[in-house]
Amino acid sequence: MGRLRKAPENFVSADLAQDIGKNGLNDARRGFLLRSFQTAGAALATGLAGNALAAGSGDEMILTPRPWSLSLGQPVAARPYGVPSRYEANLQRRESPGLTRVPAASVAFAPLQGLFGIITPNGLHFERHHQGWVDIDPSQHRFMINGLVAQPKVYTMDDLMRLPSVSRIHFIECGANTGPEWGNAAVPTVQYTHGMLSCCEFTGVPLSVLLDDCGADLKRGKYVLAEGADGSSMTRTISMEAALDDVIVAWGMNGEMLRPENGYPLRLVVPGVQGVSWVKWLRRIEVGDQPWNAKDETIHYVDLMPGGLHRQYTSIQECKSVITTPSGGQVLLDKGFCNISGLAWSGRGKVKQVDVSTDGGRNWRTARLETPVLTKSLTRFNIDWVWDGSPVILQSRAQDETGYVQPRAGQLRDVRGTRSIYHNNGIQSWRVAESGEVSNVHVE
Ligand SMILES: Nc1nc2c(c(=O)[nH]1)N[C@H]1C(S)=C(S)[C@@H](COP(=O)(O)O)O[C@H]1N2
Ligand SMILES: [Mo]
Repeated sequence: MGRLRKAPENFVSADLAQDIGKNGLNDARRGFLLRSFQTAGAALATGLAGNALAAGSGDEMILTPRPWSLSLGQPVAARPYGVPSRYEANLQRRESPGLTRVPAASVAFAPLQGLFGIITPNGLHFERHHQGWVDIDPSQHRFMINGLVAQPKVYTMDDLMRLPSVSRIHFIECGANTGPEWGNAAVPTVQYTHGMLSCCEFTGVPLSVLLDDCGADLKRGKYVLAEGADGSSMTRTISMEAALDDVIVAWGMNGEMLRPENGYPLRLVVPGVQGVSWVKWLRRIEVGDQPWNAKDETIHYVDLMPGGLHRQYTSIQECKSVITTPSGGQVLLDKGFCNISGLAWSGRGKVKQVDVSTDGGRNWRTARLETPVLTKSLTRFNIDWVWDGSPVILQSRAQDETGYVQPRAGQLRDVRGTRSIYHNNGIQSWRVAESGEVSNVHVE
């Protein structure tokens, strides 16, 4: 497992905490961090530790002119395509060694602990490939619609990109996200517990426009099959209802073309539905009158239920949430004020409410939802908290606009049994120890 990234604001990773201790920067750094919260308002003052004002006036960092204030900067052309600061080099997608048998079938998790707001930067979007990613020349790519249509058609990228497009913000979550956590706390950080999750603004043509263009037979055509151009033979059945509702044949991601890892030049966006149906390198849509029972709908992506039967075609990602700060692997620098922040989402619509517990689920307070609160999108929540220095268990519990409430791990297991992998949307628990260290714990 890779090193943890420096956490934002008043958190530091374990290794950075050591560095600070060794270099004797401890007090100045703490003073700075705590002082920066005073601007947040008088209400927070109660939470500030007594040493908040101590460091300060003698701080060399602010009194001495720094080299970057006394030299010429870089010319613009130094970086025709921008990259993050070299001081952010720890913020990376990371693989979990041993999770897949061959490197081509792989997962790289998004570093949720280091992201702000709801949008995932393109270079940090999680990746899941069944047969590696492919680098397609868009001039060589074709997209076909066939099956129960009046006129089967083959489109070039140019054909598609002149059609009326839409841009919408949606989350994508792999059905296996949080899968290792069914029975116990399996992995250390939120990157690995929840990082098969991302949220972007996707741009493309609504699938309904293309089905109309080909004269899809909507009387007999009840399903569509989406097929990818990579070597994994990825095919997924999608209901005609969803296809006509909000499914997008997309080329854009956060204002630029999709990245090759995420399906360049074309992918299906199926809002609210598990990631596997968001077929990448999309080459074909077939209209049919029954589900196809493809390999990824029969052998894989089925839920083993307590009675021994498999549940098939469970595609909607139910309402779920997780605290990203503070989260596993981070360290609280000091007691006092601390903003708890996290993400909530629902495949059925908008998030209505998020409650946060700091005592392992006995008492709950309602968090602030940051705008925008969009349908089938990540929603950011925040809540003020004053840590008194004692061990606590932090949890978040989301509710969506249908009234569905995110279940406790035990509630989920009562219905789904112990042998499932997919669709674990149970409440996540983080334990804060007296030392300030945060770890992943399982609470029924
Ligand atoms: N053609 C194709 N599409 C695919 C896959 C794939 O391997 N091949 N993986 C699927 C799975 S399981 C998920 S979770 C998402 C991941 O999308 P991302 O890599 O852009 O995060 O793509 C889906 N679409
Ligand atoms: Mo997936």
